[in-house]
Amino acid sequence: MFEKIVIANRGEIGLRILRCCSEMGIKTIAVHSSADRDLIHVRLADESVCIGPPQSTESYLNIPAIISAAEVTDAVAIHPGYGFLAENADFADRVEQSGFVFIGPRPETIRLMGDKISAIETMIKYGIPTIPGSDGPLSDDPGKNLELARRIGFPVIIKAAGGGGGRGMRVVYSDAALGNAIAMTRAEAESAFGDGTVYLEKFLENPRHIEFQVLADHHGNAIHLCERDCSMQRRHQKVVEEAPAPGISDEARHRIGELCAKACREIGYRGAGTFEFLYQDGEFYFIEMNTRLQVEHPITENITGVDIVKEQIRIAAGEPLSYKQEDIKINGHSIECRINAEDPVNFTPSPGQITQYHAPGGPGIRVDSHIYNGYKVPPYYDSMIGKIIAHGEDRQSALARMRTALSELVIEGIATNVPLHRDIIVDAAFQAGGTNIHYLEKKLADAGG
Ligand code: MV4
Repeated sequence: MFEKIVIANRGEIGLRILRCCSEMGIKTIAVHSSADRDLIHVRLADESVCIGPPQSTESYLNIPAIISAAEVTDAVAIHPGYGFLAENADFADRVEQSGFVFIGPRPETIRLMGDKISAIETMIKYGIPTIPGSDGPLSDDPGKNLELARRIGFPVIIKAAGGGGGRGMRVVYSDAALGNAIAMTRAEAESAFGDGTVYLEKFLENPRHIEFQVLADHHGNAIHLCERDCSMQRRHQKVVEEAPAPGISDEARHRIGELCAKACREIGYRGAGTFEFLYQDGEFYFIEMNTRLQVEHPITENITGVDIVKEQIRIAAGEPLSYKQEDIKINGHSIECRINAEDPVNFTPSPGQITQYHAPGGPGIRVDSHIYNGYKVPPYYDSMIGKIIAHGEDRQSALARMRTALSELVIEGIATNVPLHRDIIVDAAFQAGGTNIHYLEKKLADAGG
């Protein structure tokens, strides 16, 4: 096993990785910006290295500074967490070229999935259902594109190959709007990602967002850890996630999960990964693959008993998966609320000092957060300051535990979205289960937002 790992991240995930390393007897190096000296995981790490000023581009995205920190501390491996450099294939390449282990998939795999067109082509090859569409780049021939859009049937959506997570997309409802939409998406993609390649899909009007967690090792083993429903979102930011997804049959779960695991074996995937699907009218459609640990991984840990971060580290060290598919059984239901330092009405960030903090607890409650009494939320980074995760023997029990946990939670001195979570958890449609990706934005609009 690795002797020492660099934690190339901050906040709650920095602490999550540190706790895992500590359990595994692995020494830790926290690399951090000058704004993050007071983070818990920086204090708890065996060593810490300040890698630059507050701005992420100068610190958490500063590849040479992170690699230098690994060199001077004699680290063996680097865990990128999520966000920042986690899906940067060039970073993974440079980590390995410098003689360290990147805790994540091979750089080629990150590149393959980073290009949404090559990701879709790969999934088609291995029998994973995708959305009817161009199945490749759109041409420069307006006549051909129009013929394709008519065959697929309006509305269609134009997406950038280099996009993902909601960036670089345009919905088209008619013949007349197609040419301009393609040109606009191409131009935006060219300037945002340096690649004007675009593709077309049938636009699904009211899908749910359901994603499958996978783990794969260096020995050809791959398993799935069931699915999560991440439909409760606003502006492409997930707000509440749950596992398993309400109303999905065991048959569909195992059919799609098996297809994902099989695709991992075929492409020689390594590490943790997520297959994102849209789900509408009983059908799953692949949209993207994430090659990183995700924010919402704890709900999967709750229902499967698998420590996903521990498996990531074991896999990167060349060890075989600790579980076979038949070892994975769903135990109850889990729900996660992402706590953000933001105004609950207009959603503007709310950095500043936490003057009072009381965390919830009790059976089935997990709190993944780096905040403490007196902690100053810096203005430079993502506004997420933690996650409340509630596990119960069934969905009703998880909901009741989350409602109770949210009533106990006290965060003062800054604004947070806790009031929004208290609303969502008692919302009749959410309680019924199976709300789609537009539900929260409609609810907020109806409330007068
Ligand atoms: C779509 C779609 C409808 N039809 N593709 C948005 C983010 C990116 N991951 C894919 N996205 C979508 N792709 C087709 N063919 C609707 C969305 C979408 C969405 C997807 C998942 C979660 C939230 C979303 C919010 C708006 C739109």
